[in-house]
Amino acid sequence: MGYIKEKFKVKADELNVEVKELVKNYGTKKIDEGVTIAQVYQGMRGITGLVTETSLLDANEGIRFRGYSIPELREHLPKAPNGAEPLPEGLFYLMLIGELPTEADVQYLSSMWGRRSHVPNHVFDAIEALPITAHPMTMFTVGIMALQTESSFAHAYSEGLNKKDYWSETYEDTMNLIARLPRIAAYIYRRKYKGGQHIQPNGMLDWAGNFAHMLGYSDEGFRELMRLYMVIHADHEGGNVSAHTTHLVGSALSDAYLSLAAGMNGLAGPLHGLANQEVIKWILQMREELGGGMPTKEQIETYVRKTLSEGKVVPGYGHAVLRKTDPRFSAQMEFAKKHLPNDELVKIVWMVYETVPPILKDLGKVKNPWPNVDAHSGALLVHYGLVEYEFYTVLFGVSRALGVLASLCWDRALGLSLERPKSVTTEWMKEFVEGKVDAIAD
Ligand code: HAX
Repeated sequence: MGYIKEKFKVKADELNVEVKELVKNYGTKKIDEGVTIAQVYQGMRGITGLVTETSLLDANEGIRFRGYSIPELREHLPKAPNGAEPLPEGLFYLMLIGELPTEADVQYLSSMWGRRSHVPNHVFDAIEALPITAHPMTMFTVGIMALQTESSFAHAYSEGLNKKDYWSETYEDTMNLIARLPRIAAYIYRRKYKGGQHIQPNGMLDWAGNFAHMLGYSDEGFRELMRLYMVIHADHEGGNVSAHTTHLVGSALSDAYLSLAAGMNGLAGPLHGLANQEVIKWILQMREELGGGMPTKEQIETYVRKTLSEGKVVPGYGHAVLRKTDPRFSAQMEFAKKHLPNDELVKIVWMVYETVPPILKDLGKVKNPWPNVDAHSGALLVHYGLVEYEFYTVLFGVSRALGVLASLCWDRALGLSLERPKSVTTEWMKEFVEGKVDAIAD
């Protein structure tokens, strides 16, 4: 057993004891006043019903990973030689173990993922079986599903796996998946957009640096962007669609491959991860309709109102939990100010940031008029030449795997139960408000 795995086991044993005590002593204590009918119909907003150890989201402050904000992560996590952005290996260690990593921990993960990165040919064959016109996210989930043949958990379970060892096989699947996802993603990119000219991995590079290399980008600025991108998109506590879906499917003891593929299908929705492609598409269309070049603030305003009048959302704005500018947006803005302050598309993103919130506020119904993570990412990628925006959600997916798979290890280590909330019919709801049936018993 490697030392990170041993360390995880120690942490898991400790937390297991604490959780059992908590449930034994306070299991019947209510953590809120109950659930309203509006919450049942409106996406269960505000209902606390999940445990996710890796990160916690505050509506006003944004995400904290094991207590560390994004600016703190950028300061404290190890960096690549001569780099300024945090390495995703370090964030993964922090999410899994709950402690800041040393340089050696990060190097251990880099080389472990390098060693485990071989992708069997049948995965590429499965991707090749799809038409070239298929969306990259479809290719990505097909690739993950094809890789499921390699699941240690599924194999061990079929042989008769003891409950207390579920976490161990999930850990193996997690490490293998994270090691292989960049290769699958890069394969999709090079297949769809670069005539199938694939690039072999460079074992000397860190995980994100090597991903950038396999995509075909050797610019150090792009590598730095990938490191930052992979860190800030990794986790957003447990209730978002991709994290919740991965957890839900995993609760049936579906292995990490099945669970992650399910989560990725959720990420591929336009109200979630696909918003990153929608943002840049929306900006480019606006620019084209206006005849190219820099739009004025008034022109952007008119375009936003047109979007709304057509019954569409303004992509990249709003959030189910956040109520302020997303610190993940601010981190990208900072990166842009440092590396590409004169980029035209970036300047448009900043003008949109000045224009959209007051308009959304005036609608009176939008709970959060501020930008989310997706409002900025596309402009940065376009700057470095990655213009194929349908691929953007795959980048998000590779990063999101870090968080949801670290969480899945914890789900198995804590022996969390099959998820099965109660549902009712609207007929039941009507009878309830008329006093004909009682509230669901505790
Ligand atoms: N543009 C226009 N209308 C918006 C809006 C936006 N950006 N954000 C919210 N609204 C509307 C909602 O559609 C809803 O309208 P109806 O009552 O007519 O249905 C109303 O305002 C209330 O919605 P809300 O409570 O403020 O927001 P929700 O929690 O229901 O939804 C969403 C949150 C992120 C889905 C929403 O803000 C949205 O659609 N944003 C645009 C798409 C987007 O950027 N998604 C990415 C979110 C971050 C993420 O997951 N990244 O991966």
